[in-house]
Amino acid sequence: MSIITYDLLIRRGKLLGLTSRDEVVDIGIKDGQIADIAPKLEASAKQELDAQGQLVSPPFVESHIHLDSALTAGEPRWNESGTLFEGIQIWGERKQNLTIDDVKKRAIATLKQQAAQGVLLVRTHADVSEPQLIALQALLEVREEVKDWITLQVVAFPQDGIYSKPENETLLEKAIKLGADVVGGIPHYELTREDGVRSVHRIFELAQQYDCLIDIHCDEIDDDQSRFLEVVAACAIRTGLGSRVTASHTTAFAAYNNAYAYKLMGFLQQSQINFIANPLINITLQGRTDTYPKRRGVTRVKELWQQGLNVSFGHDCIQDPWYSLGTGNMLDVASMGVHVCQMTGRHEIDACYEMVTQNGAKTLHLEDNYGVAVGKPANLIVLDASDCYEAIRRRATVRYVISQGKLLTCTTPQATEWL
Ligand code: 17E
Ligand code: FE2
Repeated sequence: MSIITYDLLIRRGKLLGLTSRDEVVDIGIKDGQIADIAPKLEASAKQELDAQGQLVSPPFVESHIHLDSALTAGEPRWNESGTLFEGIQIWGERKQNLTIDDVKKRAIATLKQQAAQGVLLVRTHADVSEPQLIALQALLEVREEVKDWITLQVVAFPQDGIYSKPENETLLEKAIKLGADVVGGIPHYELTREDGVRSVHRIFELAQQYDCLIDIHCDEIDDDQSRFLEVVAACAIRTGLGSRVTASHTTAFAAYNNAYAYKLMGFLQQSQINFIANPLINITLQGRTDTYPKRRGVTRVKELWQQGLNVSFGHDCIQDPWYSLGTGNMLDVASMGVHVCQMTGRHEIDACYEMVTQNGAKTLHLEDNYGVAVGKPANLIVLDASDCYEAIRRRATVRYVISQGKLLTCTTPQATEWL
């Protein structure tokens, strides 16, 4: 029997779910795929890495980010009120000066920051309420240029609403025809409640006509009367689009009375739609009109998860008019989720890790090619942590990022010397 030669062999990795420090495996990678996983592989390899018993995980999934506005904080001015609406105004000014080159440079710089920290699947929104569709065209070019190391999905997102200006509906459809993967919307920001309802129906029509996924910024406000989530759920039930549909933010869900929330939860279960919360942004943008007690403004993550619905966490922003911080580290996002959603139970912390990994892959409809298992594409990361609880607690360094079978980045954890 000839001895196999792998392209890359990871020795002594601890897979998610294994509990004992001693339960380690070797992972053999060949032709971009995970070829073998076994306690000890008798094989040679062109390159070998020692995971030293540390956590080997599927890559992080960034299920919600706006790459078109990333790295523009302060341009042309800072968001002093900290509200969603001042953010939309500032971005409205900044987007007058967009060029393809400007968007591409910032998007690629952001993707590099993310990938170096283990993010290999990304869903970005592209603002399509801008007459030249520069953000969208730039992000479609980026999707192509980065495809050898990161998978990018682009949402056609009408930031200013579909019906606020006569041309916006046409721009949205044009964006889909140009190749957006996902159709988005913003019903709570349409001029009237009726327009908001109509916008949701239009989004479903477009998704069916062009065979797109759906990801709607939905009820991103503290207003307990903002109830577009029920419209999204109803459309998902009636069309049967179910898990092809995502409701992002849904912060008003945190403000609904419990009687309504209880009824709604049943409909949501029937709909099987996905949810994305953005803990860093929701905790800072929402609650701004409250005095005290001040709401947290994060959707009912724990309850949705307890009901078996698919919830993921996104970053939403990295240094933009809505949020001036952010580094692309999904462990920051998971950690904030643990805190603001009060998911501090042992299994709840693990669940928050799943919200930045496999649940995101499910939302993006990429779960078939996701996971550390034989036959899957070799996308995986090695963390400086023994398990996902430690990874979140210490915001552990991602030591190695392997993308499509190749070692993409290598980072040395910080070390302190006592003198
Ligand atoms: N646009 C929006 O409507 N909501 C957000 N959270 C961001 C942009 C970041
Ligand atoms: Fe967003």
